[in-house]
Amino acid sequence: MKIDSKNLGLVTKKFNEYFLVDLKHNKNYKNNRKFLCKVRKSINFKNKIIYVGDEVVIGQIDIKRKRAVIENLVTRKNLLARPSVANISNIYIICSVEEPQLNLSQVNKFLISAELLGVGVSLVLTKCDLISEKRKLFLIDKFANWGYQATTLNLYKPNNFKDLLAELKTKPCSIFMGPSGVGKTTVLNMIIPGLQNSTAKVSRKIKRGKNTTRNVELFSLSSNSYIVDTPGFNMQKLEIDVRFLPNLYSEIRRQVIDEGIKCKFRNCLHLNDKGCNLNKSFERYVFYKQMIESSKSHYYLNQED
Ligand SMILES: Nc1nc2c(ncn2[C@@H]2O[C@H](COP(=O)(O)OP(=O)(O)OP(=O)(O)O)[C@@H](O)[C@H]2O)c(=O)[nH]1
Ligand SMILES: [Mg+2]
Ligand SMILES: [Zn+2]
Repeated sequence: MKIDSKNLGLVTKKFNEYFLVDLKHNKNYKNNRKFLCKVRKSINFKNKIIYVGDEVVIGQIDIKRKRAVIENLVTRKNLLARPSVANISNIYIICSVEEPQLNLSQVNKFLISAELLGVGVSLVLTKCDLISEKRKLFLIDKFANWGYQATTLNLYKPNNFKDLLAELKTKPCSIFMGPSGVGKTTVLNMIIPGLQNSTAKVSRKIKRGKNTTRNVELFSLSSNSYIVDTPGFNMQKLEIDVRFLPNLYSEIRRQVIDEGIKCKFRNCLHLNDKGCNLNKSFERYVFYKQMIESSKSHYYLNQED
């Protein structure tokens, strides 16, 4: 596909048959980069669906009316399944330490499903004003053992947010994912000047968020750095091919790849098989085993279909 980079844009929002597209690298439209677009009717894309995060070529640019037409779709690097967002470079799993309470099995499911995309995965713990310093350090230590250097945030300490923003600006397109009510939109409102997206108090009765954010939207942090807010949801059963699972756990990756441990069978799932040399004394091994078991039954069910 021949691409004219002058007219290369990024889909930042999608509604019905309309797309909001930011024109990339074009000095002529510096303060005027957002265009409302439809797909050109005669275009027959191989993959017809265009997602937020997709790079597109636009034409028929009408600067006055801020309208244009999508003429081509650039091959995407990756596509996140839920929510559907293309070309993600980094996933930030956001979880609150309280309100809603931290649920380790949920955090693990989010992390593992994020690892599946094969991009950088980070963990952010919000609402640290609701726990003691001791508990915070305990959690940081726990997640370090899981292989993640958790960022801790507290609405009353704006400096933490500055550091996070500086980090996000070094990444082309990050996404915030996590349960409802953990503070994803609050964090975005803190780091993007002028942005005042809706947030809502966590329900006292059910101690859950109220699913305040409804749409997937990409916000610009700089001319080459974007961040996506997503609606919160809880992870149900993960359906991952068991053969991929060992590689998604950093504790296993470290032993197999860095330390070069070898099991008798090349495709060892590191259960209790004879000939397995994995050191299983790490906290998430229980979650790993559960995930293998539930993925296995899913895998076999599919085989019988
Ligand atoms: N105490 C405390 N409350 C916070 C903090 N950060 C966010 N909140 C509160 O948490 C509530 C939910 O925040 P939202 O930003 O709406 O959460 P969300 O993750 O975007 O939720 P959905 O859009 O439903 O997925 C709001 O009332 C926030 O004020 C924090 O650091 N400390
Ligand atoms: Mg939100
Ligand atoms: Zn093994």
